[in-house]
Amino acid sequence: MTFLEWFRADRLPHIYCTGCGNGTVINCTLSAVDELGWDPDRCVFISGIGCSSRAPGYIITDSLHTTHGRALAFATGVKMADPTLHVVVFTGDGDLAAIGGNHFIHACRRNIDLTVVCMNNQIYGMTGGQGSPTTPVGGISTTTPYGSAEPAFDLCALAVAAGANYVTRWTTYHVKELTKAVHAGLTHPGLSFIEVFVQCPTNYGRRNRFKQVSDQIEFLKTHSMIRQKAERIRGEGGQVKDGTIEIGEFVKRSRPAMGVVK
Ligand SMILES: Cc1ncc(C[n+]2csc(CCOP(=O)(O)OP(=O)(O)O)c2C)c(N)n1
Repeated sequence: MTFLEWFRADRLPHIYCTGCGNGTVINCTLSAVDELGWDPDRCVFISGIGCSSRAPGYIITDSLHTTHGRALAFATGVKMADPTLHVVVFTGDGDLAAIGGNHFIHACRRNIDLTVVCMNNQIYGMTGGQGSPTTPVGGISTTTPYGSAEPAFDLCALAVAAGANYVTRWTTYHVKELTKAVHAGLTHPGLSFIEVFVQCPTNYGRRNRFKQVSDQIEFLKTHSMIRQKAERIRGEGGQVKDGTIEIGEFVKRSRPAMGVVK
């Protein structure tokens, strides 16, 4: 099986806008799966609803494109029915943290052996750019036209607190690191949560003063900081600038997990 054979060519062209970051995340995820040499017949990709959730439709394996917010409930069912399957969930920040927020915390609490890849574009992309639980303070969306006044959810902190075994955050700028992180997540028992900040030029970028797609990627590069460095700065009494995207590994541990084949 070659790398390109993981894709479902008959589904092309894809629905993503020019410059969308979701393709980068799919590419990194499939690169990691391909490196592991997994049998496509033993892999299942599952999603809810959203642009990000269209990802499984472009992959050759069995997949489930479910209802909005419920990908983790379906994935839990698949994994419990056959724990020998490799189950990967693609989700968006709205799908995972708004309508699906409760499924997220309980999947982490159960620490079920899934890999969850969240494409966080900081808004509801598919429905035209409404604010989501991860829209940053000041972020402009159709529902926050004067800038969001609410603090954004830190999805990685939530996953750590709720009990996931492996938690990491990267951006679409960090292609190599992201591929390694997915690889680590796929092989680590228990729930692996990989959050990726992605650019949405159509519904976030153009409302938030990013003229070009490359400006948004440049932003992801210059506004991210390895988490351990941020902790060191805070430990020394310093301050990390508001809006900094803390990247890297948040936790890698061995809490008892569900659905792991011994
Ligand atoms: C029960 C239900 N409520 C609302 C919708 C409308 N809807 C479709 S996608 C979406 C949000 C998508 O945002 P996100 O999950 O962040 O994914 P993105 O499109 O940004 O990748 C919403 C609210 C729906 N399909 N089903």
